[in-house]
Amino acid sequence: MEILLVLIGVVVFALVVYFATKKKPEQLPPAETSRLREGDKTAKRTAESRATDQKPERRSERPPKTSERPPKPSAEPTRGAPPAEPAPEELAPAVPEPEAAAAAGVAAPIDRSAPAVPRRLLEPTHDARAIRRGLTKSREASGFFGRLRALFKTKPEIGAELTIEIEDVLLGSDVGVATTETLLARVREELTRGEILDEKKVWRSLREEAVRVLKIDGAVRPLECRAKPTVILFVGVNGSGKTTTIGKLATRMKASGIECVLAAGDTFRAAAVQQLAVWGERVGCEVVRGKDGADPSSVIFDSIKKAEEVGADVVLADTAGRLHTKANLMGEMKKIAKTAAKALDGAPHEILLVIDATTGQNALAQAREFQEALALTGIVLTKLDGTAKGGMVLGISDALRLPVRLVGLGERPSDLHEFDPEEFVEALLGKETDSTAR
Ligand SMILES: Nc1nc2c(ncn2[C@@H]2O[C@H](COP(=O)(O)OP(=O)(O)OP(=O)(O)O)[C@@H](O)[C@H]2O)c(=O)[nH]1
Ligand SMILES: [Mg+2]
Repeated sequence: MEILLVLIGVVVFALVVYFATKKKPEQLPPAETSRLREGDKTAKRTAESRATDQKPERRSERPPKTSERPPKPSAEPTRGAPPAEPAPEELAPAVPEPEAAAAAGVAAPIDRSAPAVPRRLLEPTHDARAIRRGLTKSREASGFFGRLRALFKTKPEIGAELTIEIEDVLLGSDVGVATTETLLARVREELTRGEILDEKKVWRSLREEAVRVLKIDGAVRPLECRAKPTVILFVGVNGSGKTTTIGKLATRMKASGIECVLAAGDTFRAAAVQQLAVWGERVGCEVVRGKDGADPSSVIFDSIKKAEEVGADVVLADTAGRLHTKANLMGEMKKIAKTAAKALDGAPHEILLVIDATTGQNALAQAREFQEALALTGIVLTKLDGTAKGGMVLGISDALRLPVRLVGLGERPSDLHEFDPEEFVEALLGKETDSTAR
């Protein structure tokens, strides 16, 4: 009995000790409880963030559905916000080739590297007939070529008198005094040496000298994509054809798979921005514009950055042709060129002066102002289809010592031609009986 009582006592003691030492969670000190709760939250956040981090991986790992539309080829317009596709480095494994990417059904990575081999922006058409057609006014009886041809009919004798008549025609076609002298020097020399010249020899001499004059420093470089993006600035007085030339060039480039961004740097007139926007819409390329009256330099800066972001090959930058004063305009142009250089080393890669061929001698004075302010790299001569004075190409290029790079022979994109001195002189001064005749 005593033993039983002792056992009961031991059990009761053990139970008392057990319940006295067992602590419920809510009995923990408040600080410890809150620490535990924080720990729970952190653990939850870590788990959530892990799940989020895994999302892009899952996206890139997702096998392409065959019903999905293929990614847009690089020739497709890159409009609006930058593409939402994951950055190339997020794609594992990397997709090196656009073709491979297209085959795999994933977006091609943006190629931001400069082309290893410079690419021509305008494929040469070598369409001598089209160029000659564009020069119809200059080839008519009352035009530059027509009048020269008539001279040989009315004065079949080749002598000093004929050279004076030729001189008159050249001067009357805005070839300019110095260039006219250059063109005629060889004929005159041959005459004084007593060499008998026939009509054919005179024509050949004129054509060869014209080509020599047009090949400033020996060669005319084509417009090329050397850097990525290649930045081309178009400057010139109002109405000379800057915006239209940009639109034509963009159309042609797009057709050959060259992506461009148009910079609406003429913030002076709202209509100018709109005009470029219409071209952008038509061509299917990005147009970067500022707010009304925005600083044109900032528009050019943003355009270069946008081109870098989307991997465009070329930036075609439009500028104003008129500001409150001439000094203002030139100052603005200088600032634009400087800002382009800040946005991208080496930019602008080309500064093209756009000249309206129908403005004659006035064009020269205007051109000189731009030349003093900027490091021009060439001339775009527009509206040659609208003048009978096609010879002015020779005068303006020679006087400015600047190569003509593009010529506009009409309003359509196909009327814009890369300038080739031989081809052009043949179209301007070639006889109908030549192989290039209409
Ligand atoms: N016939 C012909 N017309 C042209 C050619 N190039 C441009 N034009 C026309 O010339 C006019 C003026 O062209 P724009 O491109 O607006 O000239 P711009 O230099 O941008 O003028 P601003 O914006 O005022 O500085 C337009 O009606 C064009 O269609 C060309 O080669 N031939
Ligand atoms: Mg314009």
